[in-house]
Amino acid sequence: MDDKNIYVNRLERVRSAMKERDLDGFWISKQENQGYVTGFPSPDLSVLLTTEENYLITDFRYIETAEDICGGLFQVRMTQTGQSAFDLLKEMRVARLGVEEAVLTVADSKKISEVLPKAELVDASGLMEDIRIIKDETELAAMERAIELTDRCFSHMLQTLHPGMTEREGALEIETFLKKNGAQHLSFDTICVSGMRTSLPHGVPSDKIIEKGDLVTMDFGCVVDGYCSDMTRTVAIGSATDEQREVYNIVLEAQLAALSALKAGMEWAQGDKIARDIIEAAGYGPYFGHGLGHGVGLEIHELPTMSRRGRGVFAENMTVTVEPGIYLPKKFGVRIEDLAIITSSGIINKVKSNKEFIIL
Ligand SMILES: [Mn+2]
Repeated sequence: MDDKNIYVNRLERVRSAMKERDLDGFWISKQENQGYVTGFPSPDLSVLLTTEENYLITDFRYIETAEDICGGLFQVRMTQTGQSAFDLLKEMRVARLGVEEAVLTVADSKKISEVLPKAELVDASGLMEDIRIIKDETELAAMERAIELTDRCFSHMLQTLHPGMTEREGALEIETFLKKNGAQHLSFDTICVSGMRTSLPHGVPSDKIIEKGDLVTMDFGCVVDGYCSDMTRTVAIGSATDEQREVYNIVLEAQLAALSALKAGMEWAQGDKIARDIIEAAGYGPYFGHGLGHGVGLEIHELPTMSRRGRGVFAENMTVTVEPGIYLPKKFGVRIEDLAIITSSGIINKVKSNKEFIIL
C-alpha cells in the first residue's frame, strides 16, 4: 500500500465507525488519533470529519507542512490571528457531532456548543482506539525499527553500567543513546533504578549511586516514525544473592509461560492469569501489583489491556507488552518486559535482548 492509500483506508474505517454510531461529524482532538488519519501529528491541529469531507485546520506555523502532507485528502484551512478552529464549525451542518470526551477540555466543549447550538455532542471516545488496536504493516514496521533501537540501547547499557554511576547518569546514558541513534522522542520518562529502589515499579531515577550487589531495573522506550517501543530488563551489579536470583527466575518463568501461550482468540485477562498463577504459586502474588501488559503503538499505553480487569479477546496484529514483576518493598524488585505481536498461532516477540540473569 502506498502512503496515500493507507490514509484513504483508515479514513474509510473511521467513517464506517461514525456511521455505526449515527454521527454526521467527528471532531478529533487526540493528537495520536489526528496523526493516524492525517499522517501529520502536530500539537496544534484540529481535525473534523463530516460524512463527505475531511478538514484539517491549523495556523501559519504549520500550514505549509500540512498542505504538503495532507493536501490531497484533506481540505486544509488556516486560521487567521484572532480566529479559532471552532469558527469553521459554524459553517457546518452537523446534527450529531462525535467528540472525544476523554481528552476534549471543558472549555473547548463549551466553545463547540456555542458555534453549533443545535448539534448534539456525542461521546466518541474509543472510536479510533478500537480501530487502532489492530496494526497494519506500516505500523508494525515502524514499531520494529523502534524496538531494534531499544535492543541496541540495552546492549550499550551492558557495556556502560558500572558501580559508581548514579541512576540519573544511567537514565541519561539510555536517553542519549536512543536520541543519537535515531529516536524522535522517548516513549516515556526513562526508568533506571537500583538497589532497594527497584521495588518501585515506576521509580524516578535519583542521585543514588549504583553499587555492587544492587539490582538495576531499566525500563525505556523510544519513538521512531511515530511509533513507540517499550522494554524492561533487570540486571545485577557485581554479585547477586540467592533470593535475587530466585525472584528473577520466577519472573522469567512467568514471562516465558505467558509468551508461549498468547495467541489470537485468547481473552486478555487469561494472558494475565497465566503469568499471575506462576507468581502466586511461588508465594509472591501480593508483590505483582500491576497488569501483565498493554498494547503499544502511536501511544505507549493503548489497547489491549492485559490485566485481571481487561475485557477483550486477542486478535492478529494486536501488539502487547509482557511484563511481569515482583516488587519486595525495601528489598528489591525485578521486572522483565518484551513486546510481542499477536498471530493466529502464537506471538512474534520483537524484543531480542538477552534475559538470562546477567551479573555485570
Ligand atoms: Mn510497558
